[in-house]
Amino acid sequence: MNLRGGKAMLSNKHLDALNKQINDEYYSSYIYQSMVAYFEDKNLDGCAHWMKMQAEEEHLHALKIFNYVVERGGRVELFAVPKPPIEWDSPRAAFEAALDHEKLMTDKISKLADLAIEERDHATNNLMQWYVSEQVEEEANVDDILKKLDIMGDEGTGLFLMDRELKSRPAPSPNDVEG
Ligand code: OFO
Repeated sequence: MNLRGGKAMLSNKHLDALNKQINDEYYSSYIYQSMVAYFEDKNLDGCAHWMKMQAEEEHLHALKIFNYVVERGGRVELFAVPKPPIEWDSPRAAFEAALDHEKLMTDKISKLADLAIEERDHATNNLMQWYVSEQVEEEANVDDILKKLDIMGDEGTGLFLMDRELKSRPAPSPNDVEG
């Protein structure tokens, strides 16, 4: 662990991993923004709105780690964001891809929490525990949509009703990711 002026700094390994996670959160935002375009193209305004709110929330997730790295005296390094997919086989397939993506992100967060524990970095572990809880919510939200599509049907009236319901998702507030 590096020390500067008595302040415990992030290890290089930890700094690299957190910078990578900032990039992954921006990629999450990007993939959901791509789903916004997909749903807009299908005139599914509610689904597009839900994905737009999700993309904004991911942007806040990236910023939360960004701010934390700065607070710990680390140097944030931004990387190129990979091109996301632009097409899915169906609206349901897009939500399934969202769930798969969230499972992947949960795995990445778990690995970051493991690293924090391994390095006995309690502050970073504390931050990661926030993300661990957040990931439970993220997966549950998409899973809930898929289960409702199972019940109502994922085309025709079922999809129409789901689209109407998803219009009401509120905008994420920076306060939601504070603390
Ligand atoms: Fe950042 O939680 Fe989704 O990816």
